[in-house]
Amino acid sequence: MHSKRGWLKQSLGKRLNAIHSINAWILLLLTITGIVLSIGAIRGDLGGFRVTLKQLHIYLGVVSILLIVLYAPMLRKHWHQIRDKRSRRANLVFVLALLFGWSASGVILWQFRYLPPAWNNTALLIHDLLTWVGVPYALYHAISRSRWLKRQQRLDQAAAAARPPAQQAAATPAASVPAAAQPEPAAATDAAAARSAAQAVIAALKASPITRASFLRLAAGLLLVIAVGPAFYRWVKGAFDTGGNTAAEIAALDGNRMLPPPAPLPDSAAVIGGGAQGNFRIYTVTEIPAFASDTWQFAVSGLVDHPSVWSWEQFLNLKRTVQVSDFHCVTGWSVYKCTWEGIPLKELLAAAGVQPSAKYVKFYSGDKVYTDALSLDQAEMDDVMVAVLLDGKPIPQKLGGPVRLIVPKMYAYKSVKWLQGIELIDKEHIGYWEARGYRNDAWVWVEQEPV
Ligand SMILES: Nc1nc2c(c(=O)[nH]1)N[C@H]1C(S)=C(S)[C@@H](COP(=O)(O)O)O[C@H]1N2
Ligand SMILES: [Mo]
Repeated sequence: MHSKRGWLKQSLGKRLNAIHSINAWILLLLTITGIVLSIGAIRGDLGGFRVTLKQLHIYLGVVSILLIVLYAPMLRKHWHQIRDKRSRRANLVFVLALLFGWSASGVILWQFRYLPPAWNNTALLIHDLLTWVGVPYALYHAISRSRWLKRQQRLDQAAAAARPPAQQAAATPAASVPAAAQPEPAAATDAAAARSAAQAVIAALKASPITRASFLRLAAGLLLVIAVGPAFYRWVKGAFDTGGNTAAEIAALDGNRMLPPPAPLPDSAAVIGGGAQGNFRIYTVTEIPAFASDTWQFAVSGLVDHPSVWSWEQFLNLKRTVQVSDFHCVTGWSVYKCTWEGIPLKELLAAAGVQPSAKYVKFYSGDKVYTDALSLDQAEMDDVMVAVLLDGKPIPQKLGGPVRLIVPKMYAYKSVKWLQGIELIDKEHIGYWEARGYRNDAWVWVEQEPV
């Protein structure tokens, strides 16, 4: 056990070393947990473990913040100690900026419930950007300062020392040239020897000065850029492209065969919202299901007077309306000003004739796994919609088409994709993510009326 005094008695160097190595391990664990959390395609495989993993990521983040706090009092001395080492100072500034940015954006994402979505969006962008830059940097830092590379460096130095003097000039040209180029007064008498010695120096100067260690460092850097570069480029393009044409890109690869396509209402065709701003991250807990109009069905059942089943063609005859609303995921991203066209849920419920014993509305996805539920009051909010079109086009397969639920005032885990069944029930149903640790209360932050 180290007491506080024990810690302070340690030399600055020892304390810095301890903080440095703990920090390295914490960063590694944060990277692994963070990357696993961010992969949309394995959300289903992770299940409830996802929530545990997120909690772990947050705890690790808190430890990392504590390390910064522990380091803060040593900053001045440390800075002074490395005054002659520009690259180490640059590294320190960069690493502190990274840690600070990660921490601040991480705390915002952690406390998302008490903050407006725009804050979370910005925090997520910063968190992701720093990860794209910081993790490859940390990897490079770890490789270029590894014992393995230091050993290569020692080998280089040993090899240089063993070489004849003219070749040594190649290893450290600046330092050795003047000495080697000056002919010994005694040797100057032998013109041929002087000539060949001089030529050797010139030849050595022509040789590449790259040592094995610096070559390996360069190679590691290049490999990292090649490995991470293209994915980073795609991410940057996606993150900063707010033209809203990604839904169109997604639609181009659509696996659904729903015919005839739904004809958009005028407001929808005109895209009165101006086009969705931002990008959807495609989430699913199953394989992405595909649907065809000849087998697709939609049902409203349970505690209702008039249970119904519709074929695609019949479903398209239901009266639709158009609304513009924002879409917020609990993980921090949003898509603003989506122009949705569909059937208001309350109209479907009214037509079905909800019986007095019904208290909740349960939603079934055609993926046969995902479900969620709303209380009857929540389900009857004006903007809860069984949506068929987005920005005047059929909802693409990957975004939950042909038909998905939209609950704009709640986080999007309530917005069941590939919706095919609605059931009126009398007991509360715990939805897919709620059963795995998400809160049943999914209200998005709203600005409070001033009192
Ligand atoms: N069937 C189904 N619906 C779902 C999900 C899912 O995994 N499966 N994910 C939910 C979550 S957490 C979000 S944020 C949104 C994501 O919608 P998108 O994939 O169209 O961006 O869908 C919600 N509805
Ligand atoms: Mo979500």
